[in-house]
Amino acid sequence: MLVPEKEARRVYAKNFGGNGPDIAVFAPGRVNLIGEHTDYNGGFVLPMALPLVTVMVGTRRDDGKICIVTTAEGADEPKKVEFKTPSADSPLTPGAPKWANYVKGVIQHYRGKSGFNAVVATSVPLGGGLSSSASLEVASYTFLQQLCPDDGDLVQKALTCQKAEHTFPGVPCGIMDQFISVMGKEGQALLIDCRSLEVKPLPLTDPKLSVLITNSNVRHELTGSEYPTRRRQCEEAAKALGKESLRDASMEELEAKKDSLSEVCYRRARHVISEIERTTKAAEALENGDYQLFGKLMVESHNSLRDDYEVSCPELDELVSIAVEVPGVYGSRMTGGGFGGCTVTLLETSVAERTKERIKEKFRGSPSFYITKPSAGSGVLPD
Ligand code: GAF
Repeated sequence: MLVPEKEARRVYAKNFGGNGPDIAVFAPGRVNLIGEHTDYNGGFVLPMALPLVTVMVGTRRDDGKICIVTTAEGADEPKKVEFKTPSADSPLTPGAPKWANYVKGVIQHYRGKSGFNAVVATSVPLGGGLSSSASLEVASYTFLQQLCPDDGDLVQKALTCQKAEHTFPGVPCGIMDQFISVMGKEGQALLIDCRSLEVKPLPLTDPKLSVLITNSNVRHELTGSEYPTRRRQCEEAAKALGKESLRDASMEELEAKKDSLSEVCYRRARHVISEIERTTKAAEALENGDYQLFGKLMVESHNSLRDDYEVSCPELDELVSIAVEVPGVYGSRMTGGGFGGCTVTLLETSVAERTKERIKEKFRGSPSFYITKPSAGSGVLPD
């Protein structure tokens, strides 16, 4: 049994006693290998679902009430919330505690309605850039699917969870995190076209290749002002270039119209346009087994996020610099929204431990590590 499942069942028994839980579901966090801040520009991303998951266990209740407990470390107080099942006359609205907004948003936007008791537990580090938010939304949706079955449309599931994040926590995120948490496949990274939502699975099963995630344990607050600001700057740049989104713009067009953009918007657009190109190239490199090229593109991605998009921070820059010096490391970059959180490093399996040791020796913070494999998307836990 998964660690968070055990924890969720223990806390369920403590809070709700009796029989149950009857429902036990999970949804994974993700790491993005390349394609950062491209999703809300209609571009490509290349994430994989992680074996780090959010679990939700619970049981229906028939008195029209919903009671949810979280065991997540770092979630704000109170850890237990109770409210009425929403109806057309009394919809749910966002409020304190913050963690419950991710669940409430999904409940509000999900078609079927029912009362329930539930406990949430997670192994996805909160605020670590590995999509703890999306995994909570997708776990909530998967839970509701068990209570009040829907038609099982997976794209709709991801889109509803994204809508929940826009309207409850109020983060104008792209679709990547919810999409991979729903669609993730064991042994595969997914190249996702965030405009058409077409997916190309890319096998990542070579035992000689490993993905190392290093958590800087510096927290980033995505609900802060920087993420929406970047989104606005991209929209402004696309407008100045006469495009619907930056996905439609080329580097040549950007250079030709450089004078019609502010210096900041020009650099934001340069990151996005070049990152979309890097992501498709990286996908090709992975298919061809060209890990050297993949790694080189990862480092270029990091530098572009640091210099043009300005979403990195000294700790992430330091982690990348230390990792890429180790022989056998192909490449490394920050992953996720930025301003802290994690780096992702592609390396030869044989040097994974050495790389961890080197980071522990040289990094000035207290990092934690995950050597990880592409894992399954959300689902029901076996009995
Ligand atoms: C966050 C967002 F939620 C994603 O949609 C994406 O934009 C990412 O930052 C940056 O690539 O995780």
